[in-house]
Amino acid sequence: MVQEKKSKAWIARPQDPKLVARLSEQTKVSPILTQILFGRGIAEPDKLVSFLAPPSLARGLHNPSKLPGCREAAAFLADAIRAKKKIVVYGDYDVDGMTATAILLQGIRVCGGDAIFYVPNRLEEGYGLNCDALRLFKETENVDVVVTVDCGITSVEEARFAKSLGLQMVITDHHTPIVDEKTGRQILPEAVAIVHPKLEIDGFPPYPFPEICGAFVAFKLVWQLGVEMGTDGVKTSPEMREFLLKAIGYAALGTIADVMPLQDENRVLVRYALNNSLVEHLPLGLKYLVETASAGKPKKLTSDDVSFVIAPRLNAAGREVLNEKTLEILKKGQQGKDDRMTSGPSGQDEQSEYEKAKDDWELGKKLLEHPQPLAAAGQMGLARLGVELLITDRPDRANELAKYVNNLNQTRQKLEQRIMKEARALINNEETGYADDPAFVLAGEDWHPGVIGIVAGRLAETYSRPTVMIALRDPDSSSGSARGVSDSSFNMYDALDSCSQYLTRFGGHAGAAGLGIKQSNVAAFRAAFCDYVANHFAESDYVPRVYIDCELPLAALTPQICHEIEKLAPFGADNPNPVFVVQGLTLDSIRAAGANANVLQAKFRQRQTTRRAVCFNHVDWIQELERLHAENALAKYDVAFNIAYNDFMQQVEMRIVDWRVSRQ
Ligand SMILES: [Mn+2]
Repeated sequence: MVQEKKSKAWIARPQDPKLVARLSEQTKVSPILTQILFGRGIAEPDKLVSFLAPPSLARGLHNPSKLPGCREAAAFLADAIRAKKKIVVYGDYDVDGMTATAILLQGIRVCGGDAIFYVPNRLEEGYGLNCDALRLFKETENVDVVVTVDCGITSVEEARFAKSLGLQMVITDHHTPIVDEKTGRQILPEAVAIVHPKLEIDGFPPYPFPEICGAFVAFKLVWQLGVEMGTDGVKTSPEMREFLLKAIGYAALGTIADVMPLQDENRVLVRYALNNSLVEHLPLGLKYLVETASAGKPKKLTSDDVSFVIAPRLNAAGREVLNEKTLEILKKGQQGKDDRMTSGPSGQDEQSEYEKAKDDWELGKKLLEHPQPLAAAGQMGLARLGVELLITDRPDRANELAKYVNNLNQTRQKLEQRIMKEARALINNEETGYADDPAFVLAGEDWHPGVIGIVAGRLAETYSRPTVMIALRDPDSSSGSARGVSDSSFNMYDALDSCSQYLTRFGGHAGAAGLGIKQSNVAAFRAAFCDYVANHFAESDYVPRVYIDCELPLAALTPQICHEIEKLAPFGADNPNPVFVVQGLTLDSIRAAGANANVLQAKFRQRQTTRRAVCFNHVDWIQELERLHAENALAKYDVAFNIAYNDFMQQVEMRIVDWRVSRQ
């Protein structure tokens, strides 16, 4: 077996007890919050105070007129709306793309515009604008104007094609534009206007905080459109103001799902959304979705609820886990198993995978046939159900869609678990020899291209090795997903670039990328890729890190501290939930809890004080701690954890992030 648990490097954030004490006194902020913020580089009194009490929306959000291209786009759209032109909002199939679509579509409608929406099918059409869809808009829907959200900035060819059809284009996006290697200038698609936080326009100052998501860009455009359509050119109509307060909720979902840094106006946005928009104006579909997923009435949402409950479910629709082709593949996989089953153990679980998917797909088709805001295309996939879930105000439809999307997520999870199992079997099979490779290149015949990325990410983290997963479908071009190891300097894009002679296409970033490959080239690609990794990925790159905010005695873990820590929320990228450490703990008890015995429950002790501890995602630690505890009940441990207040148990608990046998 391949070694999985690597001990992580614990890295303490900067400390300066004297300075922190002075800051705390000056600002009246508790010493613990002051230490945490100081450790994260917020050391000036006014910044510290404003982080804990962010400014109002009016002062905290940058005016949309500062966003490059926003005024031009809004003026053009206002004219188009007044001229009764037909507008299509062209979105994307992930949460940011869906929420951006919901914002702009409804925003245009609030202004009295005639708008429909389109979300491409991930597996058939892929990311960004595509020419077939553009032609459909023109020929069957009489569309005049196409506005992209969360995509389009690199669609130079497609924009030219749209122009040749007589379509007017507005591009709104936040992805990195193409840069001309020689001149260093951005290569942009031809459009009436381009709205983009990183757009370089001569004489126009750069946007104050360029790290905003596609939905936030769409929000700014609607805000500016509201100003443009208003009577005095300054104020928006009361209907528009009402809508913008609701739209903040959508923009926050996109921000969290796209893992944007929760600083500056993103923090203002997400905080306001979680405290207000997503409470007072929670879209019906999301209310039902949270109810379905957590089997209860939704309480106030947290950023974790968005990341782990809402986003995966909406994304499941966008992954196109179900369609005719997927079913064919599942059926083939099923037949393969049936053949093997004649001599092997029965595969009851597998038996149901195809049948269940078939039923789900039949239902999906029925839902898609329901009268839609967009009749434009027969080829639009299930992602459009995600957008509809976000915007419908019909309770029956909202409920139906929420249940369906939840169901899709379960199908996605099942596929993922099966592929994970098969991938691990390949790794641990001595005949393959993969266990000794510095990176994994794995290929499977009935793997789903919409799910392999998630599995590759899990494997890369579990084994600390760059991982490429290939879904062998088409002998001439099978698609693959590649994931690097977080906290490492390894660059996946460069690695693929170095092996590009074996690929039919590739693209992406340092951490994640996609590729196309001929089946006959998989073995050669594996060799070349592993070679590259062996030469460019140092052993020290493999060590995952945990950043420690503060060390405490166990007795300091009180409900008051939990309350203090909540002031730092919402947590997410660039503003993680604080990690505390208590050293030299003994273990009073340890057990496996939960329906699948996969929840670690323990009680730790330091002198007379005991505290409950839990961990939800490390089954392996249960056995390891049980073994250590059985060997020596007095052994001491250092534990790194997030602090949480368990409402049900009415006590503080430690959510274990990492642990080690104490070195004291
Ligand atoms: Mn995005």
